[in-house]
Amino acid sequence: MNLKEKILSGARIGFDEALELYEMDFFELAGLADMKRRRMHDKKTYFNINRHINPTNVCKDICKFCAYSASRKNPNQYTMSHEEILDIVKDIDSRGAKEVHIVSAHNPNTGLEWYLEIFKKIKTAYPHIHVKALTAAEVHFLACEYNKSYDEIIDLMIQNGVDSMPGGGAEIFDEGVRDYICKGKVNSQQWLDIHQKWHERGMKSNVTMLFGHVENRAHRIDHMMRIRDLQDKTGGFNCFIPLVYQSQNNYLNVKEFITANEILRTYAVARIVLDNVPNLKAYWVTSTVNLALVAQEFGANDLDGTIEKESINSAAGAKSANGVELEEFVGLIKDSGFVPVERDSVYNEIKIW
Ligand code: V47
Repeated sequence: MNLKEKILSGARIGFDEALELYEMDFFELAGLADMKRRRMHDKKTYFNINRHINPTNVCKDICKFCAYSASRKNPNQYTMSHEEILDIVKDIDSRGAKEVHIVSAHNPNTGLEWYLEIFKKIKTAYPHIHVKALTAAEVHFLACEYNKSYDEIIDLMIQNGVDSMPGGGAEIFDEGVRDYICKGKVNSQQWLDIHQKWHERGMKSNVTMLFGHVENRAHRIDHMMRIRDLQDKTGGFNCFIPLVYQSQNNYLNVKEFITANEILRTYAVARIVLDNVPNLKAYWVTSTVNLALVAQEFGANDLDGTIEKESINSAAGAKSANGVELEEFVGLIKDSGFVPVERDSVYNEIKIW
């Protein structure tokens, strides 16, 4: 059986085969990823009506790729009050949003309660809104800063109303690349351990991969393999999200931007390698909306959501600061030949548009 036949048969592929896939004819690779996508989701493309809130940009860590953190080039430090955050949630609730996605920098000045009370206050006032919050990098930071175990922080998250964990902070698991781009923050095994503990409590999370900087294809495949191994154990990942590196306003000196061809190949390889992760998100914020639409033919079945406001990736050059209008978003998915399906945060279908 050759590689193509093996994939068509539904068999799992290994590391070297995944590397070989990258060399395959572009459209043949797209066809295989599309076949995988159709078997799982047919022509449905998921999105949700959500709002990202980034409550503080003051950060103890120093990641070379980050343009958001106020400890680096960004001179405009901010920390939002809980009242400001609740005002945002009130507004989006009145306009039909179902999820808040809350990710902060690692601010050592606020105290643990400041983080936890954000979730508690939202959940108390808006119990129907899904709170997706705290990356494993934040969990690690809070555990270290306040002398708690990961288990203790995770239990506090659940007690205070966090419904699911976002996939941020995974970056690239290869230890050499990770040390170069974000030394000092949560390491790869710790990131995976935190998600394992979260899953073991019956909770769901996502997982990202930051690519298009100094890593190579083998590093990406290694990253996917580590995700696949954990998913075999827990089944807790809902979605894999490759994040295309944005190059502005940071300290990672990348001269050449990754090509659209390589981005699309990476989506396709991910769809084939990650046979146990149900959803593959083309996060339009980092890929551009246009490429995210094409990615639907390279295995992606999720385009995230309307977002409304986004600060982390837009600080590094992404055109996402003000989100995208719902009607436009839905129209673009339809015009590209797919079926827009509004979902909730854990992939229950809400409405076929
Ligand atoms: O962890 C930071 C990344 C992430 C840059 O779980 C950058 O549903 C590109 O994790 N270029 C935060 N990326 C965003 C994130 C996310 C986004 C959407 C959905 C979900 C989800 C999670 O943004 C960080 C980091 O990996 N990031 N700087 C940059 N220059």
